[in-house]
Amino acid sequence: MLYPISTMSRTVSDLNGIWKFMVDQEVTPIDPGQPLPSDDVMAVPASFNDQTADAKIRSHTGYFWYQRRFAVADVLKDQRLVLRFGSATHEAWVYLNGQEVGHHKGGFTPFEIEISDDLVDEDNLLTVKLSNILDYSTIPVGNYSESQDESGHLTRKVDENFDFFNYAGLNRPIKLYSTPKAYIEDIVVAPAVDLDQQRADVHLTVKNGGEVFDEVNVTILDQAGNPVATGSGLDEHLILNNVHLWQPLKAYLYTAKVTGMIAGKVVDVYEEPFGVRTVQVTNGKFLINGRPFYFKGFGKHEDTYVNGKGLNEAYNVLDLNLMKKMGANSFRTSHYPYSDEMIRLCDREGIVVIEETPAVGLMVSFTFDNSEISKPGYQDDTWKDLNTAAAHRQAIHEIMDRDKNHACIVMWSIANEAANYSKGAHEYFEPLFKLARQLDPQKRPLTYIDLVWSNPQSDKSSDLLDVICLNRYYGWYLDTGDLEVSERKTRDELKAWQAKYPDKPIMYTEYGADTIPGLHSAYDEPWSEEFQEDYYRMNSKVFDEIPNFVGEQLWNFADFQTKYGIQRVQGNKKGVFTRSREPKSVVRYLSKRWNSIPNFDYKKS
Ligand code: BDP
Repeated sequence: MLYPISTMSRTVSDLNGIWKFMVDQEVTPIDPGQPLPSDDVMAVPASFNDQTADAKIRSHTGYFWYQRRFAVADVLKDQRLVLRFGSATHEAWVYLNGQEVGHHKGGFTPFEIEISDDLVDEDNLLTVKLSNILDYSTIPVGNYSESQDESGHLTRKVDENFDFFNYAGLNRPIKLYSTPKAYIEDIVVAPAVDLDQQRADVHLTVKNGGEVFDEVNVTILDQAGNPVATGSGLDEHLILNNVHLWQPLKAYLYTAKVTGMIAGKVVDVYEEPFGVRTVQVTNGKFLINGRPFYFKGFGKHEDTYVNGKGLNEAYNVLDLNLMKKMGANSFRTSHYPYSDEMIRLCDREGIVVIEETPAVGLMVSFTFDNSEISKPGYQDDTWKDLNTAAAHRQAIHEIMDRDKNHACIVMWSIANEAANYSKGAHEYFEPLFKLARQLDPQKRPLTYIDLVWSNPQSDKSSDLLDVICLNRYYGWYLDTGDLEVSERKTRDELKAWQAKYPDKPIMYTEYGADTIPGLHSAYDEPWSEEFQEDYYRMNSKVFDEIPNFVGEQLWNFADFQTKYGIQRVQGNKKGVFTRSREPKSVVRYLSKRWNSIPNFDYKKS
């Protein structure tokens, strides 16, 4: 799916701004063709939850409505007009002038609706019904229940099976864009690079939608806008000599300019930026452009004050600047694909990204008693009770469709902390890995992220992974405060993984300790700033001893909002920055360490 841009043949209008808003009490039916019976408003893009001063609206679970009016300029009336939702969390029904024109489920990927035939001349009424319900058939996974009071009023509840606030609404931009009736529907860019010859064979596939072009021309422009290769046809191989590689923190972006022609006239033009780089996993190393790369960075969230999970581009820019200043080079889009805008920004800034599907919470019998788990044949209820496979497949299709061309994405994470230790995991994951491998035109490595109970003995499906990615909390959730025991356990486990898979690289995708900024302790107590630093120092020491250990992405970049819980103080406090991005003292230690670790060739052996 192409990102909406304006070119000489295309326009983009922004439908962001203030929309009418209403929570649905499910008492009287709502007519989507009429003005919503409500005086509430919400800003778009943003989650609705933290824009209200009403606690009931903030925690509303079920259905809610957004509405606005728009007009389309006469000059566009003969064009193909498409409504594009950057996301609608988690399920949306879209009505134009009272008619349902589209439906989409899955709160973290875009969808489009062609509306050319549904518009009226002057004043169009766009109404969107949304749901923030999550259950055992959705990703993320929610524990869903309903109850009724004496008057018959229905209350819906989602107990999140994951550790972030269930922010919902029109979280990402809503755009109306135009194309001609013969249009470029999609472009796939798959560069094959000969690193020795500094040469790339760029395989470009163009999909023509609507009326048929009789000619398609492709030009590759370098970063200064000069043409460096040209060709014609829907399936082309273009050669780049003296290729400029896209490198971590030294991005170089080419542009594929595609022109569709009919009878010698230019009809549609689209420009797709892309980087040229290689990614490969071999001999326990993660190679980018043929050299062993070391990941330094974070697990993150899309989470800011007021906007919730809504797009906040200023925070995106600030976050990447803070990362670069710390010597970091990468992050994981935990626990869902981030906005198009963030991924495009990472392409441009040279930030390396592991992109994750929204498959979080695929574990319905979590327990801190793991005595049974390592026994062969252990089975809990997860793979019997969950019904997420269809949503999971759809999410893989959608992230590949949206993000296949991005150089910044070097690996896909198929899930975060699923019950991989439980019988049935392999049967569940094998087809999903197969699907992802088939769909990715750049054949990036695949992984999932392992919970502590998924160890070298218990993990039922780690053979599917190209890279072993571990979330570990020795010293925090386990052996709290005891960094000596934790150091031993960290070392023992990493060595065991390395012994089991000598050819697979291993990295940490989470490790961290909740820390209250300004809390100090002469005894390095948990929650203090001193403990957070000691905790990271201990982990760093062990990481440096393990040859196949290729990266450290800590948890979390910044404090973030979660559901209520006795372990959460207005959210999760494992950030090394506060939610407003002030550094905790550990940032000084991490900056020193990361600025002294090169992006490449860190592990000599
Ligand atoms: C991990 C989860 C992450 C949590 C983190 C924590 O992957 O979403 O926020 O633990 O507890 O299990 O801080």
